[in-house]
This record gives sequence, C-alpha cells and structure tokens, in this order.
Amino acid sequence: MKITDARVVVSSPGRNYVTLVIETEDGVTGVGDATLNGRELSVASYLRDHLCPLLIGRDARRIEDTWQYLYKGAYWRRGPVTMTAIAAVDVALWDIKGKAAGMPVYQLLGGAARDGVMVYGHASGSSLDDLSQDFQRHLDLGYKAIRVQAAVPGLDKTYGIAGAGGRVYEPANANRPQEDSWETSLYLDFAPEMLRHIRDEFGYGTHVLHDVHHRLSPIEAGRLGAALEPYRPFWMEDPTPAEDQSAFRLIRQHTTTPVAVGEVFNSVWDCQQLITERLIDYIRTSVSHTGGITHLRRVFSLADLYGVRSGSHGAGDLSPVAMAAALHVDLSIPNFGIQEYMGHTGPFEEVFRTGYTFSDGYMHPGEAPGLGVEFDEEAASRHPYDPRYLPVNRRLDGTVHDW
Ligand code: GCO
Ligand code: MG
Repeated sequence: MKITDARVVVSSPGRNYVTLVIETEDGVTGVGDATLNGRELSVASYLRDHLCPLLIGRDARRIEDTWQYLYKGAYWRRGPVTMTAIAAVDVALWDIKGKAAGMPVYQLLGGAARDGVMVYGHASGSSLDDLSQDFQRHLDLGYKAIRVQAAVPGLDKTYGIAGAGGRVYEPANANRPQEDSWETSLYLDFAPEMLRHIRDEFGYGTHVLHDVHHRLSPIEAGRLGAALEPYRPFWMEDPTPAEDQSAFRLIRQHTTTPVAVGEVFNSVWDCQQLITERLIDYIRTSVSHTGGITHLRRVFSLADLYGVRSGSHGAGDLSPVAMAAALHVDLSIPNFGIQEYMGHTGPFEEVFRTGYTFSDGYMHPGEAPGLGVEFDEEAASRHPYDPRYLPVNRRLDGTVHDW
C-alpha cells in the first residue's frame, strides 16, 4: 500500500490548524493534526520540506517503521516541532490502517477498555459570580468534571478567562503578543477562595480541576496544593514549569492534592522522572505534540507501570483530528484518567466533519473506520491562515514571568 501523496493544509476555520493529508495508491486517505499553536508554519515547513518527500513510495502499513525512520533518521531528536510533525504522519497512518481494515482505530489498539471517556470542560469568569454561572451551564450540559479559572482581583488581564467582561481565554494578537499581568501573592490568596466558592455553592458531587499554567515555584505550589486540599480538587495542573522534573519532589512533600503535568512535553523522556518517581498523578501529553498514537501509547504504558493515569491535553488549539485520535487512545488504554475537551468554535465544522459524540459527560470516538474525521480541503481553502502570537506574561513590576 504505497503512499502516493502527502500534503500540508494550513487553514483557519475559527483558529489556525495545520493538517497533513496522506494518500495511498489504492485511494485510501488519512489525516493528521500538525498544529503547534503560535508556531504553526515551523511544523508546516518541517513536513512540506523534509518529511513529505520521504513518505512518497513508502508502505503506509508500516507505522512503527516509519516512526523510527523519521525519529532516528532526523538525528536531531525530540522537540515540539519534530515531534508534532512525526505525530501528524503517525496519526494519518493509523487513520489509513483503520480505514483499510474497516475498523475504528480504537479496535486496532485492543478494543474498548471502557464504555466512554470522561471529559472535563472549562468554566471561567471575570468574577466568582460569572464563574458560578458558567459552572452551572456546564452542569446543565452534563459534565461530570469541570475546570475552574477566574480573574484574579488586582490583575487586569489573566489567562484562561473566556467571554464575560470582555476577557479573552487566550488572547492571540496578529503583530506581537498581548502582555498579560501576574502577581503570585494575589493569586495564592485568591485560588483557594475560588475553590471554596465553587464547593460552597455546588457541593462535592462534581470533579473540579484547576490549571496553574506553570506559574509557581515548587514551594509556592506546595502551599497552594495544601490550601486546596479541603476542596478536594481532581487535580492541580502544571503547578511549576516542568522542565525541572526533580522540583516536583518538593511539591510532593507538602501536599496530597493530585498533580497533572505534560501538555508542553513531547516525548517519554520529558516525563520519565516524573513518572518513575511517582511525582505526578496524571500525565497530560497530547497525541499531536508527542509523536502521535504510537509514541503517546508508549508514554501511557510507562505511566501505567507506576500508577500514573492519562489526562490528555485537549484545548481548542488542537484540531478535531487530534481530539478524535485522543479519544481512540483514551478508550483503549488501561490507565485512562480523564480527557480535556474544550471544544472548537467558529466555522470549524465546515472543514472538519467529526463522528465523535458527547453525552452526559462522556465522549466516544464513534464506529466509523479510521479516526472518524473527514477533512474538507476545499472548505479549508476558504479559511486562510491567520498569523497569531500567544500572549506573554509580566509581573506587575514588568518582569517577564512564566506563561
Ligand atoms: C489547557 C491549556 C491550554 C494552553 C494552550 C496553549 O488547556 O490546559 O493550558 O489552553 O494554554 O493549549 O496553546
Ligand atoms: Mg493547561
């Protein structure tokens, strides 16, 4: 089953997505997501200029061999650009294998290990009252798990707050990054207050999550985790920048609040110490930034040995192709924890026709052969690339802080 064409489509149906399309001699086509938010064209070029020419003539059935060929053959290993490009090829080949077999990808991965995939949605607000309204909206939609973020009093621009009060979840500017504001002391006072507010109003029947977005030092994270314990968060996400894996030992000494890390990682090596020393509870690597289904399964298999569960990144900057691929993996692995589902906005449905479903807090990838996502290239061409920068973050005294 020879590959006859591999092409990259960069489009912006609501936000920017890089999609790889692979065609085979017998007419089976597969798609992969190659979106690296804010740095999209670097992956598009890696694919177009370096990987697509190598794919022509290869046997589409040899997924592992192709993965090794692209990874080891590059010499320059790991890194978000390389691993996102390899992920797109890998996911497209799994899509092709599923279509050729007439089976959804999860069946090829061993079949369903559960009936559905518990997902968490994002509730946010410019005030605690706004947050409550959004939390209620998610409950009404059926969510069993909800992430909460609210504007920190005293900081005029904070990440992760959608809609109300004119705030934007993830400001993305065309010419240069927007500058958010930050002050750890204000946040550390406010975050436990926010969790208390939600538990007082809604009780303990729903899983509540919170994303710290890499902004604390280890000892600050220990303090936050301890302060959150009475409100029993499902997890505290990305408490510190996790390049420094050993820093999590200090967090662990101070709190039993579960810790989730990994959305900026791109290989099993980035989380090896976190997993083998049991320094985290959930590993959040994504299918499209971590070398695709082939490598993500390797990460989750290592995690399984150490009692760490999955909690894949599923923000709206990963395309519906990535969402579908994640759901196939989630359904099939033994150590699934939870899946993020932020959903997609704008005219994305013109371009990506998805077969996955959401019902009562659980998702399912569907029964269509392959990934179950159809990509309409013609529709994509009506939504051209729209360059955007992600924000940067500064403390009130002007110091650049982790974003
Ligand atoms: C999350 C995230 C994201 C990231 C985004 C960056 O969903 O947990 O932290 O929303 O900020 O993916 O591009
Ligand atoms: Mg996050």
